[in-house]
Formats: sequence, structure tokens, C-alpha cells
Amino acid sequence: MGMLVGKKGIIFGVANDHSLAWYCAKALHEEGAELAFTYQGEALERRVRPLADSVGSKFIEQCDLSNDEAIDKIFTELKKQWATIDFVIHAVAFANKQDLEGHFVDTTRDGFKLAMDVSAYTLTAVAKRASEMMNGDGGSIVTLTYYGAEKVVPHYNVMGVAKAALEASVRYLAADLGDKNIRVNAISAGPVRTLAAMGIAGFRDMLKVVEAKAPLKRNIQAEEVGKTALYFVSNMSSGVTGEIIHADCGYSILGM
Ligand code: 0WE
Repeated sequence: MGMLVGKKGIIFGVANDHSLAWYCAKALHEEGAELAFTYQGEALERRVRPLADSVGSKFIEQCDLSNDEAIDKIFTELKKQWATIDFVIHAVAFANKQDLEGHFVDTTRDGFKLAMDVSAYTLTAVAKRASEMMNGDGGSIVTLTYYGAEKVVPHYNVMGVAKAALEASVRYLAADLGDKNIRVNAISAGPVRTLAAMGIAGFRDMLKVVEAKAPLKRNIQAEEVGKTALYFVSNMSSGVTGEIIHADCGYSILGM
């Protein structure tokens, strides 16, 4: 079909072949998009480079998104290679492990700042620079969020507060960038077994609860998150901005 032939974009947040960012990449690549990738830290290069190679990407760089100069460098490089871009996938979050285990009330100032910086502010940092490369045709910026932004999910804690800030950022960015025809949206994905979910106590039980209770009686598949990203990047969503779509098998509609 090739809904995205001639479109170019950058994907932040691939850690390995289970990453939701990677499933977004695959869905976009299948429709003909050209992709650039960044990864966090040396250790992940071994995993990300072969994935990027497999979709014909020529741009694979390390980038610490908590560093403004590092983000500047990525966009300077990207400008050299491509001049313009059409989309960004932001699939980046981090909180200290101990802040996802105990109680929210015990969150330290440093733990709060870290989660907010990496999981919320980075969207704005990236949107600013990306918007300067989205000339003429506009563009689409997509981020990933989670239900813990809206309702209390045990142990999600400071990440829930950071995702709430991320969701509000989506709306403010959408308002600011709308006059350049740049759309900003988020996918609120149900829980998926990714590296970010591994080692979270009780994650398997969460998957069981969703399977039992969600209207579709199953968990969301990573491919379905990818397809939702494709909707937001493609012309199919040309009139949609500032929106949070739940790709969660309906779990979030339930009151009891
Ligand atoms: O947003 C997330 C996870 C983000 C995340 C994961 C980690 C694990 C390792 C952020 N920081 C870290 N830091 C680490 O050291 N999700 C939506 C997945 C997730 O994480 C949870 C969940 C769900 C769902 C944590 C507690 C409860 C539920």
C-alpha cells in the first residue's frame, strides 16, 4: 500500500525487539517510511543497530535525552542527512526502580525530578527541535502514555505523575504547533511485556487482571500499538491533534 512512502521520521526509545518503539517502527516501515533511530547508552547499541539495519535505516545514533546538547546534536545531524522530517515517535520513560516499588508518598525530590525530566520534559525538548524541521507540510508527533496517568495504579507512583504531565504536554504542544499543521498525540497502551515492564513486581498478575476484565478479554498486542502509531502518523488522522487514544482492549472504560 505504502501510506508513508516519501515520509521520514525519527524514533526515540527502542531498547530491543520487544520495545513498543520498535513495533511502531515496523508498522511505519511497512508503509514505506524512512526511519532514524536513537538509543540510550552504549549497552543498547548491540541490540538497536541490527534492528535499525533490518529496516534499512542509515541513521542510528546514541542520544541521552536528558542532555539538551545531545538532542541538539541529533537534530543537527538529522538536518544534514534529511533537511526535513515528517514525524517523531517518542517512547521514552524512566523512574528509579525503588520509586516503582514502594509508595508514592515516599518519592524523593531527586526521584521526582528524574522521572519528570526523562518521561515528560523530553517530549517538549524533542518537539521544539523537530518542529523546526517540519517545514511546509506539517508533521506528526506521537508519544506513549499509560492509564496510571489518569487513575491510581499500584506501584506506578511517580511515573503516573510524570505521565499526567506528559499528557498535558501533548495538549499544550498540540495548541502551540497546530498553526504549522504539526499534530501531537499520545497512545495510552495497555500493559505489554517489554524491557521496561520486566522486573516490575506483579507485572504478570496485571496482565492476568486485564485479560479477565478488559472488554476484549485479552491484552493489547505490541503490533496493535504499532498500528495506532501508524494511524497517528498517517493522513488517516489528519484532523486529530492533542488526543490520547487508549489502545488497551477497552480496560480503561471500566468503572467497576
Ligand atoms: O511506563 C511504564 C514503565 C516505565 C518504566 C519502567 C522502569 C523499569 C526499570 C520507567 N522506569 C523504569 N525504571 C527501571 O529501573 N509502563 C507503562 C509499564 C509499567 O510499569 C509499571 C507498571 C506498568 C504497567 C510499574 C508499576 C506498576 C505498573
